[in-house]
Amino acid sequence: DQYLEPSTVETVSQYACQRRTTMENHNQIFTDAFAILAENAEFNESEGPCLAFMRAASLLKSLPHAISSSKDLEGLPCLGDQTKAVIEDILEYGQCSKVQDVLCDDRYQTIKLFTSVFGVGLKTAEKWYRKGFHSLEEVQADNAIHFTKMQKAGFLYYDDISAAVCKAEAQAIGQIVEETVRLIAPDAIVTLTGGFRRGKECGHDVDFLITTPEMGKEVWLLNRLINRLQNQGILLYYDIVESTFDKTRLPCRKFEAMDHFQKCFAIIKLKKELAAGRVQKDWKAIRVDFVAPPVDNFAFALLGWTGSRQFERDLRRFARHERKMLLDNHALYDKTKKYLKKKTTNNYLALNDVCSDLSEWHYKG
Ligand code: TTP
Ligand code: MN
Ligand code: MN
Ligand code: MN
Repeated sequence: DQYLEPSTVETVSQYACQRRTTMENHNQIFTDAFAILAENAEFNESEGPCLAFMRAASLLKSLPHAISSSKDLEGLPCLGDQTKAVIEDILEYGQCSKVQDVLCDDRYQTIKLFTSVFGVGLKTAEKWYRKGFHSLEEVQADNAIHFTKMQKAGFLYYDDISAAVCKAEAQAIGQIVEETVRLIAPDAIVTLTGGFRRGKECGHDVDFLITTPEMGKEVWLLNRLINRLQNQGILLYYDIVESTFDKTRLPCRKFEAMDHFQKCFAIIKLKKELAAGRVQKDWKAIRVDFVAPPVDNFAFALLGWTGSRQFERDLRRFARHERKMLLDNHALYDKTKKYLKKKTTNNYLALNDVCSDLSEWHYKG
């Protein structure tokens, strides 16, 4: 029995894509702290620390038990001196002073508030903060600021959009999208992706991949879908980003590789049941993302848009470092051979291959 002992000690992979992903987080007290520190690092454009905190949070989320003493940290990857110090603080005092400092920080609070507006990124938030603003009311009252169409929608639907989207709402949106797409292309493929595909109970938006079985036909989908939603009177905002897909380009090495598919960031008006006797509007504005990849790239687009962001990041890192391949939302490339690796017969099967083991991919010239 003594000899069996070592094999029962699990080794935890440094890659999120090689860890069991669960909806159950036994270490939320720590991961909440890391999320705040990661966000603050992001606001300060400290990429390294930001990534380190996100990695640590992802690792702790995957553990089947709660960390109850610093001894539990032995042998775990992705934890450096900084992250360990945070965990030890929380173990000892129930909270971490560094996190408390961030939460009280004026800049952190204000940048967090400003970037919570749809269409407001870090650069814009900083600009407003430097003007001395601290509330959305102050920002909106400044006549010197020119707001983008996106930001105007962001302010207009702020309360609805900042409230979480629940599963039932995502399903209702899914039904509308599905039915509307069917009217345009009966054989179209509509797939719910993002957090709701991962089984999350709530999210900040609803993500869909839409394509046609016939290559090239997908280019009409988004414009026609938008037209139909507009005619139904439920399209509150949209921004179609045209495809910039260039097959000769090798994938981007950056962590958050943006893809080149045609996509649309929208806000849709979802009818809701009213509680009896209450005076309120009978709809909720919901953020919806549509992506229309060609069917050839569908498997990789689905893999890339399912998330989580950390999972995607680590999947790319795994491909690069452990398999000498490059993975992005379009395809899997062999770094040494520079050929596109792609199965043309069945994209659904291809996706399963990628998920199960990148090494099982056979080279096809
Ligand atoms: P999100 O919708 O931003 O995130 P999410 O669905 O995981 O969580 P939330 O509940 O907050 O909505 O993005 C979904 C996935 O799509 C995410 O893993 C990143 C990926 N993605 C791209 O690959 N390219 C892009 O341009 C964008 C915006 C997202
Ligand atoms: Mn934002
Ligand atoms: Mn999402
Ligand atoms: Mn999204």
